[in-house]
Amino acid sequence: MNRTFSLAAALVLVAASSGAQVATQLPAPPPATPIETGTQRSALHNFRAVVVADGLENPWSVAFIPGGEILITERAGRLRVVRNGALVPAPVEGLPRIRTGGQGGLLDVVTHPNFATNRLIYISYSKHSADTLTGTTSVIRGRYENGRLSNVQEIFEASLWSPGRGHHGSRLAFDKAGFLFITLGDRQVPSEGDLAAHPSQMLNTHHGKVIRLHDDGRVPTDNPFVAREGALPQTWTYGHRNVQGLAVHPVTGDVFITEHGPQGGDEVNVLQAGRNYGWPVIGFGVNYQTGSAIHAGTMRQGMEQPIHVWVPSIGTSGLMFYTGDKFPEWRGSLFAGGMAGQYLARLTVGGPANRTITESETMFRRQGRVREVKQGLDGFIYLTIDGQRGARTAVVRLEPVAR
Ligand SMILES: [Ca+2]
Repeated sequence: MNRTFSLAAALVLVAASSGAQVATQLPAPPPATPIETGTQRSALHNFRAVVVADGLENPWSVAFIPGGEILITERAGRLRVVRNGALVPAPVEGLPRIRTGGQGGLLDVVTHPNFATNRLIYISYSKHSADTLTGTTSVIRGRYENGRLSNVQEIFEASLWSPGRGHHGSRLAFDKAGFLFITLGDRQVPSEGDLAAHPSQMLNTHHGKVIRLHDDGRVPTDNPFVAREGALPQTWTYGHRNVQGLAVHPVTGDVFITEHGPQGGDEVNVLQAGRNYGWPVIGFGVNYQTGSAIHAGTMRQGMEQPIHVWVPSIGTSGLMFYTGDKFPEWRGSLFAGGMAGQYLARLTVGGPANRTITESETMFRRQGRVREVKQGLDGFIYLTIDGQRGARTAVVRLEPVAR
């Protein structure tokens, strides 16, 4: 990844210093994996994939505006809009400067629960330090109206400063009570030595935390660590690795997350205030390449167990409970994107408290890395497909096909 980036940067420098003729010799990005446009089958519904927008650079997330517009974040730092069914060529203006490269850039976008009256959207992104040597995860909100973003203000800046460009976390969601949840990553701090001293286990940093705030960034007085000396008060849960899936159960209101494990051990967790989810002390993964052990074990007193584990990892990103009317048999199902796995997982959630995964299947296989899955206001399911090595990719919509 790093080598690819320095090569790309070098080519751009050559192009910039030698004029347009050299720039035209830049290698074309590799083609994206083709999207299957015929009928695709799954256990409960058949469906087809319709391309909504294409030619995108690492589309990360989508948000749906009443009236039919679709906002798309491109990780390279552009906020795009689909209007009247077509991708508008010019990006939406008004974003702050964004620290791109690696896994960083422009990341999640969601609308406020009262968007219809306040026009507020929320965006997570990686942000430069003043000297641009380090970066962190930041959340802004602004008014989106008439294709423009205005009144942009930062409502959260994580204490995750690092020269690295990995593990930003960055999913956003509002729960049923209107609190904003923000997921964060561990910024790839190595999991070695004293595992219990890893920053994901420390309450004085935002590494590996899930955050809970009021919609304007204020800290709720009932957050679990507000009264603990030395603890950061925004923290809701801790002991996470890199959380890139976040969804609220439509009935119970429970907050579900998915997080990337290392090699092996992607997890689904149900969040409970103040609890420790174990990374890197417990888990199911092993070190990349060597396959050597990371964790002290898979269980420990005082640390929560995931409700589902993927071994091998699927590279889980994006999480959604389906509640629409277009796929009646999928109502209540939990959908998770798989990037390395290149598929969409559908999990059935049941048990006495709706905190058990009782069944799972995979679909939309081998059509690219599924970065995000979200339900549109129209009840269809939208996926963003992540490209590798510069491949330009699509946002697609899944529509039912009668059996
Ligand atoms: Ca865990």
